[in-house]
Amino acid sequence: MKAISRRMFGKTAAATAAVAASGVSLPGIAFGQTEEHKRLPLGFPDGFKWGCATAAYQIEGAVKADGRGQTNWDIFAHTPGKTRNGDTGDVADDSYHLYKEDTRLLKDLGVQTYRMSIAWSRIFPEGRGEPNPKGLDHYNRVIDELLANGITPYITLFHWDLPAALPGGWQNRDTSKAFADYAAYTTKHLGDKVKHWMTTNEFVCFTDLGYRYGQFAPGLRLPDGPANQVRHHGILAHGLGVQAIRANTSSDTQVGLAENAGVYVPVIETEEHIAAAQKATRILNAPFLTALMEGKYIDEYLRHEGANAPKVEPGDFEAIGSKLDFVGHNVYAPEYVRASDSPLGFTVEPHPKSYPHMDSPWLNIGPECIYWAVRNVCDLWHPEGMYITENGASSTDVLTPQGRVEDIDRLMYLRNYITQLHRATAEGYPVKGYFLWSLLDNFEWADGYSKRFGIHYVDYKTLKRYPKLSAEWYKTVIAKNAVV
Ligand code: GBH
Repeated sequence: MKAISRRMFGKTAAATAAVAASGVSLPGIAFGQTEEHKRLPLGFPDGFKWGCATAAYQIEGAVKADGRGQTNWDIFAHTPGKTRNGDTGDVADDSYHLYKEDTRLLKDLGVQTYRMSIAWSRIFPEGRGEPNPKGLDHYNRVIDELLANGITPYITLFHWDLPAALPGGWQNRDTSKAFADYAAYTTKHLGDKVKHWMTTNEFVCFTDLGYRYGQFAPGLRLPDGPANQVRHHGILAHGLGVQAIRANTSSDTQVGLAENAGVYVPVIETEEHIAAAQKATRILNAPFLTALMEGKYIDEYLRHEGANAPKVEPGDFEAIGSKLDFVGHNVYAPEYVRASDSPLGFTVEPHPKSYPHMDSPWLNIGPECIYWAVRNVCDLWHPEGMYITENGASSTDVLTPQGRVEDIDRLMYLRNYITQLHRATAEGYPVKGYFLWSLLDNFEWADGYSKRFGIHYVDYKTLKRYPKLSAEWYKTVIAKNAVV
């Protein structure tokens, strides 16, 4: 067989022989030494965790089931003109009822882990006060099903679906305290089964996009001062949440978050540009990740905001700067940075119009940003561990009559990003796992169902799930613990 295929691929074989004859060798590769052409293996460390990620409002549907309270996103999505085609999460993938089927999809992929979120308003329909036991029952069933299938749940407590009954939403400091109470209650009751918790998902999305730019719920356009205060309440919720989880769980519990810090890639990998990218990472993420990692707002941010800087109360930064067991980083698109003589010493280059992107116009393709996401954060702040809590891509998937989706563009995206993640693990950065966004096509927020991020296609008429080519590929990656 081997000999036949060598002959069939005569050109490759000849090229290999030419290299061998010339005496050129690459580290780890000895051309011509054995019959089998040796490849550079892109293997991940033993015990590396592969997973998929989802979020409650994007997949669950069943918005009125079992006493769930209304959320900001229910209201926003039902407001004309706010989401594409007026789409809502009312039904979504109906994963609330189809969770066993979704667990089977996970099992079939062979993932070790699954990142999901809990809908706050299923546990506390009013955001605080009386808990709803049926909410907890539901998540107990979901978690039991995962555990029975050998899949470890990693749970996000807040992925943007805020109970609508909380007055003022994130404009109100009390919401941060309500979050901590919800986190305390939920982790106390589920903490014997779930050992990995993330407080919040992507500060900038539920603060700035919701309250400053109006693109996400609740759709407000506040001026800088109040909008900066909303940001502060977001990170305060995280901090109080970490304290609450620690106080209510055993010492084998791992606490982190899922953050989409801006990822700054040096335009050229030379010392000056690398330093510029690191500086940009620290300064441009000042309201969020930098504040958590350093337990303060850095001077550059305070100077920049001046009179609009957030009001901070005593004790806030003690909570916000709480030590984490891991930093989860959602990674999608790069920003390119070079050293310059600007006042801050760096310049973020705008993307040329020809820059390639996936189906979502914002999803610029830059595989190396996953490497720099890890490297910048680790070199700046040396966290105990990191996870890629999301990475994935939208494609114009078409289901063929044979029930197949040949999403070679998503596959290209994933293969290249994961190859760059391999570089980070090979260099010894403490990345412990990777969660692919997403297990399923789902409600893509303001884009509704018009953008598909799943490695399983969902026919929204029948709710039937179909594995795409990328699912078959990911299954192979997981089985080999290597890029294929
Ligand atoms: C993540 O957000 C979310 O955690 C997840 O829920 C989501 O489904 C997934 O990624 C895919 O989007 O339209 O130009 O104003 C990623 C960060 C922030 C990217 C909002 C898109 C809107 C850009 N997202 N952003 S634009």
